[in-house]
Amino acid sequence: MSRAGRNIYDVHEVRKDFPILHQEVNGHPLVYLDNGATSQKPRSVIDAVRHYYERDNANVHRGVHALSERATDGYEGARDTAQRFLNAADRSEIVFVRGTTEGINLVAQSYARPNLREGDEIIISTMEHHSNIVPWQMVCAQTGAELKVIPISDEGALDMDAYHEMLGPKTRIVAVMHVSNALGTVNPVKTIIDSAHAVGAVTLIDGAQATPHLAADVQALDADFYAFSGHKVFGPTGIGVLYGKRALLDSMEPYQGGGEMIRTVSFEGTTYNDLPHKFEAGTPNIAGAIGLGKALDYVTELGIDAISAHEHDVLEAATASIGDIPGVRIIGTAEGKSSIVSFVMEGVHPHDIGTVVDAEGVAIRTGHHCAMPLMKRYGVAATARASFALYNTRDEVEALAAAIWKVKEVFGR
Ligand code: 7TS
Repeated sequence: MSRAGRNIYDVHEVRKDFPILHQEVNGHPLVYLDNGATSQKPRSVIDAVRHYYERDNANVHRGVHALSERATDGYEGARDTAQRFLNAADRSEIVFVRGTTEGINLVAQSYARPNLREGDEIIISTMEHHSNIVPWQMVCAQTGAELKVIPISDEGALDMDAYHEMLGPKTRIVAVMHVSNALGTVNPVKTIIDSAHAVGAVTLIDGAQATPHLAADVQALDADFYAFSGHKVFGPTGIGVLYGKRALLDSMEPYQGGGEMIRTVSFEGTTYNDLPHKFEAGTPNIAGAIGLGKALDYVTELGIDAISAHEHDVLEAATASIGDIPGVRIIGTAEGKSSIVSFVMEGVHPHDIGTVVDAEGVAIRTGHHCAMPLMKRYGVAATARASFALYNTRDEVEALAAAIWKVKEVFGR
């Protein structure tokens, strides 16, 4: 695939790279709008994983034989790709993990747990995914630290005044999402980080919903930690990245022990391996990392700015056609939001919306989106959510809108 020199974003060409999109579901062309949950994979990713298992499969960092060297080159090459993708200063700052969830848990257990004391404070926000809530609650229970929660406006924007009031000498960690999975809000993470640093706090950004849609430059942001999942950015499941500043990672003890993460082991004591291997105990997801590298290359080749512009167009169309349907209320209308439309419909449970639109070939997510405190904030148990990716079209938006009209018909609303 070579797109060099292409300056017009041709979504129909892009779609050709994704084999799964070309099928019928329930007698209709598939309209896949559940990208917030997981994204589809381009052929280059699928081919790289298959090639790895057909030609190169071996364990990494251990063998002197040819296959092991190839596997190691592929795995470590993917680390270089991830470093470039995030613009990290050093490849040793890229730790491969299972996904965002594991990345956050690693920071919670290896950084926060040993460093926090009773009376210290951790700041998160109302809109966080459970994976950026529960690990901090666990740390609070383990250390006596206290969780503070930034409120949000009705539109779904963080209350930055409240945030600034919360910050103080007790603030040790600020952990917020870059883009909300349930609202689409793009948070002002640069300001959040700068203000946290001004009081000496360490920051973690949950980039799970950001990396498929907008630039994530950890040096420009000055993020201390940044986590994302491969499967949401067109790579395989079971692989993700935790970026951490070298000095911080160096200061931390691993929270998992085993092979790969050690330099020497004796029954008298063990010494740990260098970064990033210190945090990668056991045989890693080698094929996953290689696939992730290809996925990040794919995004880079298309160009994140071109992707953002295309998605903005699709989002505007969706906001207009869904918002116009009587009885539909969009939840999450913050300015500058990203590719997500969450909505509720008068008198119809979101699960029923999901079921009826599925019969029309349209895949959306319904439920609490692992953000129960956020649902509570809006006084709803669940929403229906369409989440767009780089391969979605305005025609698909129209198919979604038509399917929602069908829901009204079915439920006589
Ligand atoms: N953070 C955010 C903002 C997310 O959206 C998700 C997954 C996670 C963390 C966890 O990622 P994982 O790869 O470690 O599971 N969000 C969703 C979603 O919105 N629907 O399904 C999963």
